[in-house]
Amino acid sequence: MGADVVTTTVNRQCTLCEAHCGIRVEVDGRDVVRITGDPDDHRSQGYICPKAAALADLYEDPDRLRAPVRRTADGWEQIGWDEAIAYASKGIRDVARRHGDHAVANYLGNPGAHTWSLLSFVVLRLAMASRNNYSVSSADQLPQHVVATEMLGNPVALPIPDIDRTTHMLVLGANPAVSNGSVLSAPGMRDRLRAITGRGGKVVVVDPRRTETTKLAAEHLQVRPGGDPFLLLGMLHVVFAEGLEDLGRVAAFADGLEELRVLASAWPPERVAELTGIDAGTIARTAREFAAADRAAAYGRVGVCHQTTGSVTHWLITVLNAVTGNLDREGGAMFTNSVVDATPLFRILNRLGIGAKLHRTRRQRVSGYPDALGEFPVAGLPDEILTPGRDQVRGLVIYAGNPVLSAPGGRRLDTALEDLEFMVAIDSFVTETTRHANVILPAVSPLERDDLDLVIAAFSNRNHVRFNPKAVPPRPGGREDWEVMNDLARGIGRGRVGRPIGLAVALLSKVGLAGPSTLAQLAVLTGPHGVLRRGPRKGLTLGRIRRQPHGIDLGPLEPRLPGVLTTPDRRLHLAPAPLLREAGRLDEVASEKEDAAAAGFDMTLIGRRSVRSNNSWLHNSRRLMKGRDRCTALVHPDDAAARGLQDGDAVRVTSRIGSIELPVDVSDEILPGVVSIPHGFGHGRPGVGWKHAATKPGVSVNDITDPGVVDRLTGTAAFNAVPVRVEVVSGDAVAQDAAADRAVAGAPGS
Ligand SMILES: Nc1nc2c(c(=O)[nH]1)N[C@H]1C(S)=C(S)[C@@H](COP(=O)(O)OP(=O)(O)OC[C@H]3O[C@@H](n4cnc5c(=O)[nH]c(N)nc54)[C@H](O)[C@@H]3O)O[C@H]1N2
Ligand SMILES: Nc1nc2c(c(=O)[nH]1)N[C@H]1C(S)=C(S)[C@@H](COP(=O)(O)OP(=O)(O)OC[C@H]3O[C@@H](n4cnc5c(=O)[nH]c(N)nc54)[C@H](O)[C@@H]3O)O[C@H]1N2
Ligand code: SF4
Ligand SMILES: [Mo]
Repeated sequence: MGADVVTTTVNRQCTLCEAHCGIRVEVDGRDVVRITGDPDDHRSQGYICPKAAALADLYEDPDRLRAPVRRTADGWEQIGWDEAIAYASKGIRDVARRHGDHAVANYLGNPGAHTWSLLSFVVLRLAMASRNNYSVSSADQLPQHVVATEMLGNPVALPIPDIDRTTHMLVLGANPAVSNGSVLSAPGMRDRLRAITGRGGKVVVVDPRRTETTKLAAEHLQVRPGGDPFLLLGMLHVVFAEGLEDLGRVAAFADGLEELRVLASAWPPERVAELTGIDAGTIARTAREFAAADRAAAYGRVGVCHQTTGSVTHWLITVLNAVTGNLDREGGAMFTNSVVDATPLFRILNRLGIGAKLHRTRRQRVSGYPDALGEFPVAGLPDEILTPGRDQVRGLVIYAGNPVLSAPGGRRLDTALEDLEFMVAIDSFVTETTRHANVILPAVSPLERDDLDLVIAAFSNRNHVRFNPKAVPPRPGGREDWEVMNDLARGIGRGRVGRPIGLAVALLSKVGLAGPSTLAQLAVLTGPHGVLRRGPRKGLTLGRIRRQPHGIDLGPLEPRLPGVLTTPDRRLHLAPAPLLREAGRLDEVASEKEDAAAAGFDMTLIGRRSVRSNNSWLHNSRRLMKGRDRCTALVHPDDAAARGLQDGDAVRVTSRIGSIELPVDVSDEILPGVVSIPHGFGHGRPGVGWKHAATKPGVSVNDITDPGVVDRLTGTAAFNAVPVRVEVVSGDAVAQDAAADRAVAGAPGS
């Protein structure tokens, strides 16, 4: 920093991942000079990861769209905001007029969950009045919501491991040392995991790969991909067989223990050893140690969620916590009590019988997959676009998502999007997905907007809230996501006044209610910590939250059961019928694997994340992309030797639906028979606006993940445990493919 530079410092959060670390952004006018950790943030205490600096890259990125663009025969044409909103609204209205409201789908991507603009997406969705609602949930955490609904009646009551107070943490299919936690918002995961050991506790990690997290653990159980439900059943078998079950306080309002006992009796450790790749003795010991621990918490995330057994596994994790007395107790798995709480809403909905109608009451037209939380699974979206019939999707409004790279079988979606009559994207870049849009509406970048996180904080290991003031003044003429979506909601609702939805939206936006600060204020005032509940002296208002530059600590998690139960009978359902049914199918799951091997798919594909990456959209940051190629296929030396592969060789990985070619990374950190490939790459497609990303494009693993294989209960993508085969490719073939990709990749119209 030069001596003549006058900087001001703005304290806020990094909202790139769920940790939401406090940061200090030093700015000089419109220039971001430096981003460092905020030592006064009570949660992150100065911790940040390398991605925080990428917020500045994002802000400065020359490829980021600064004004709306419209697709024309000659490429992208820059247009003004009013024209863009009018064009987008008319395009969507026309599709709805031609084919009906349900012919226009909407899609919400991951970054939408990290901002209060989400509230305006909800308004937009109402204005669209379509049955075809989609979001990244069905490629992420949906099984957790559905399990919570089945067990507690309350889709947002997700158990959070009380990581700072536990003495025994069992981690299944998560790599928090890299991802920094998910459905467990707590910055600085490495230190928190180390601290468990430091206070005499134990961390056990279940993962087919020796990950960065296993290095912080006392024990690593190198499970076979897809083996987790069997491992959990084996553990439950031991718990019941040895009389170690003890529900504690929860026993007073829990049902279903006997059904669980019967289920677990069929799965002794000896039976599951082969399926899990873990010997029976270790499984039994793992169960005993978990049951005996003072305070234990089992935690699972995408490695077990993105599976055909995603729901069953998350259910069994909560069951293990419950039957060992660790559900809703200090140091176990607890429920956050955030500034907003949807529990009363779900209680009312359930009383009115509407809650039950949010799940599995409809089937996706072509795939037959169930709906959940009022949405259909993204795995089935391409078929909804490509298959004629009533409610065929002909238009799309997409906000902050890149499903061409992030949804299973993304290559087919890539083709399907071209088939739409009209598509609107609210996004900052011409991406693999938005390049198909007729118009892209780019809001200002995160550092240029005020914000308040209401979603991620509700899944934190500590009750807290923190306001995020803008760090740099927004560019003149720049608009925020919520403004764009409110305008769009008005534009789409226009001319439809008279229909109840159009009228409601018109009214909402007229009185200004649709702005996120008004809605957030209402939510805070009426929430568990608001003035209406806690009184004028202690209660929160949005203003009080704004005035605390480093956030407000609302204390450690406290027991919330039976309060968070919204089941009509106010009981905790340990053994809901749909989950018992799914567990009854586990035999089939085991044999599917043998069928795949017989069909020539002798290896199993799983995913991986890197610290210097975030899903599909930070690969344009030079600083993060430095270093070696990360889009590689990780295989064990035995598998490499069997195929004559050397480190760096090109391999072809083939699944039922297609092939990709990429360099191989040979390491004994992965289980033999397993191949690990990260998602979010594949930037070499024509017209993608990320110029730097296109220099190291990689390939998209989701070109070979199978949208025909999903978690049965929720339709959620099964990115992990995909049957594949791995073969060597001759060096020439790869060089030619890469050259061809580079030739077509190139100038977008930004
Ligand atoms: N740096 C970085 N951080 C991120 C992201 C990112 O892209 N980069 N993405 C963010 C998002 S959107 C999310 S949802 C979270 C996800 O956060 P995590 O759930 O921690 O995700 P991963 O790091 O993918 O870890 C999944 C682990 O599951 C393992 N696994 C695969 N298959 C199986 C299996 O069958 N059984 C078991 N037991 N394990 C298996 C993998 O080897 C991997 O180590 O991360 C968030 N944070
Ligand atoms: N194979 C495999 N596939 C996976 C996963 C896996 O583990 N393996 N993980 C899945 C998971 S957990 C997730 S969450 C998804 C993530 O997948 P997506 O939800 O598709 O999210 P991203 O890939 O992060 O793309 C985000 C898009 O939002 C845009 N964007 C970013 N910030 C903003 C903003 O503030 N406003 C607007 N308007 N746009 C913005 C970016 O430019 C980008 O186009 O991927 C899923 N796909
Ligand atoms: S861990 Fe990194 S990306 Fe996630 S919030 Fe913290 S600084 Fe940002
Ligand atoms: Mo995610």
